[in-house]
Amino acid sequence: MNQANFNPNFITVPNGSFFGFPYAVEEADIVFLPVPWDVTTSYREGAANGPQAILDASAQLDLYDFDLPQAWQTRCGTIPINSDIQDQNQAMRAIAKEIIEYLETGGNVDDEAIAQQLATVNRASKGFLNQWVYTQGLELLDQGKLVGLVGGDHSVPLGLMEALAERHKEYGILQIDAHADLREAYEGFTYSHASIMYNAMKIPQISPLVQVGIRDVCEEEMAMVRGDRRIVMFDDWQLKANAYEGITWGTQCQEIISNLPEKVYISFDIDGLNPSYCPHTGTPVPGGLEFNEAIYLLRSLVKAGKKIIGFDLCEVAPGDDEWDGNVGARVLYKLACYMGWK
Ligand SMILES: [Mn+2]
Repeated sequence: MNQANFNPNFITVPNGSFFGFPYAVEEADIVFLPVPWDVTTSYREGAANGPQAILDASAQLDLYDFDLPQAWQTRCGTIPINSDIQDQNQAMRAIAKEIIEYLETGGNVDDEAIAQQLATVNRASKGFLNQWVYTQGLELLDQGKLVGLVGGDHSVPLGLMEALAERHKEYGILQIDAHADLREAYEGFTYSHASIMYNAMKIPQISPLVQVGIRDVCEEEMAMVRGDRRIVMFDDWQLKANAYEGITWGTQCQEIISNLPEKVYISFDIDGLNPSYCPHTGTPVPGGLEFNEAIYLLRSLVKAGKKIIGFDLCEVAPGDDEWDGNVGARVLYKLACYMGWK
């Protein structure tokens, strides 16, 4: 099937591609890279099933976009969900669970008893998962594609950030998230979902990191924010307080965007949204952005002339209905539309 006989008004026939788009990876401008991995999830697992949930729900979307009526013509391809990643995720998740259980009963990460298990998980995160994402990312970038990663927990995009750093001298990150994710390892996991931005800050090409919607953070992370001039945090409380005092969301978006350089990578943790939009995500926190606030921020970003060079959407976890996947699919479509905006 090709664009000539793809009719966006017809019912979507599931074909393994997000939104049922008819494009092969070779002919696509944007490529979705699903990463079904949630090894380091600390509270509630399920993000490894995020790509499939979003894929399933994405067939139900109507593709008309009020900003970009031609958006459905953007050529988006999909890398199939990789079963090696799923298998390795299951194996490593079992070990990670033992570690977390040990810690929850008063054990310490430095204890001899779990040192070997921790080393095994950390080795798999780095040598297997991060390396796979990096290689895939670099390969796609070298083919001139834009990459949208679909997680998975929030540990998974590090390899894509590294690949982008190989091809761009400098870029900023816009992170939408309830958490700062600035922990230097969490529960002994060097490549934890709670450490993604700590690890990202080791990539010298990335500056600044602009965080939006943060509302669950520890003192150590705040010290890092205060001590690193590359990090700019717009915490959820201050955003809401500003709104209560009459500062419009439009004005606040301009302020957020003014901190970013021309090239921007978006790291979208679904828990940055109010949990009513993602009730089954791993670590939900009350408060957060409305769906339309988040989309308006993305829209304002591209309207300000910034270029989205890549993105990830993480921490979508399905429940017993389609809602989390449905919202995830809509966020994914918007991210792709804005990345493809010419
Ligand atoms: Mn996160």
